[in-house]
Amino acid sequence: MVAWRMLRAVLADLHLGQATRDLERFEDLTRELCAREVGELIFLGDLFRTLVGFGRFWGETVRRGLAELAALRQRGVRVILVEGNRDFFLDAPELDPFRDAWGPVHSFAAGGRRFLVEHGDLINRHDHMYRFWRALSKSRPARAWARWLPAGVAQWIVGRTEARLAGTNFTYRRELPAADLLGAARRHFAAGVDVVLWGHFHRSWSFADGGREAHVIDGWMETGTVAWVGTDGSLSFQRPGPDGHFVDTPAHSWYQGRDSAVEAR
Ligand SMILES: [Mn+2]
Repeated sequence: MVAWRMLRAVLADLHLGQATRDLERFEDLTRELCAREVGELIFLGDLFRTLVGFGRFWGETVRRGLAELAALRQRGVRVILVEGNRDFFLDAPELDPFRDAWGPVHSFAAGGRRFLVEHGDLINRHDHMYRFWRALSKSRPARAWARWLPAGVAQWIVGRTEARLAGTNFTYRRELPAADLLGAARRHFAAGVDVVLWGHFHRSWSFADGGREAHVIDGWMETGTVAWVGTDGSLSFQRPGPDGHFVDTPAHSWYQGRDSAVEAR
């Protein structure tokens, strides 16, 4: 059932477990989200350093992070997991207590505007090595294999996976594939989408065409950025200031294709 009043928060690339004290930062954030009475929390992929749907892959950080999601849901917040390149088999029943919906893409309407959110790791069409790895690692045989792996082997493979990914799509992330992003945005606009939100690239990028807009949301792990979508379809971005408090930034004040950390100084 859709609530008559629904504030949404969208977060990209938290990579929990990668930076020191990131879990504590995340717990602070969930308190803030609850205080603002957020109705739906959308993770735009790569919530953890790695998340595999099967419990034997879960270390301490993943268990604690997932417990936060369960607590949010008990308070009535809908939790949506959009699949990122670090997410595997999010449909596994073991994740049922921790998310309301999942998938490679999530869409919703707010204030008469149609929103589409997807991670964005498939936008760079020239990243063949990554695309091959993605197809292989998320295939049915990989799933069957992962399902029955002993825990120690499973954790080891997760570590190896990161090392492999570092050689493929991570190198492509240094430069935003602006032409591919524009093409993807225009395809979504042509299909009737008003607002497209991506993550994955860990830096902000925006494009507007008439009333339609597409944004890459920078990584929460680096900037703490939260994208808010109001019931009226309004979109705004917030970054915590040096004191940890949020600073509002209207969408169209965003610069294009530059490193957010440098620009912020
Ligand atoms: Mn990613």
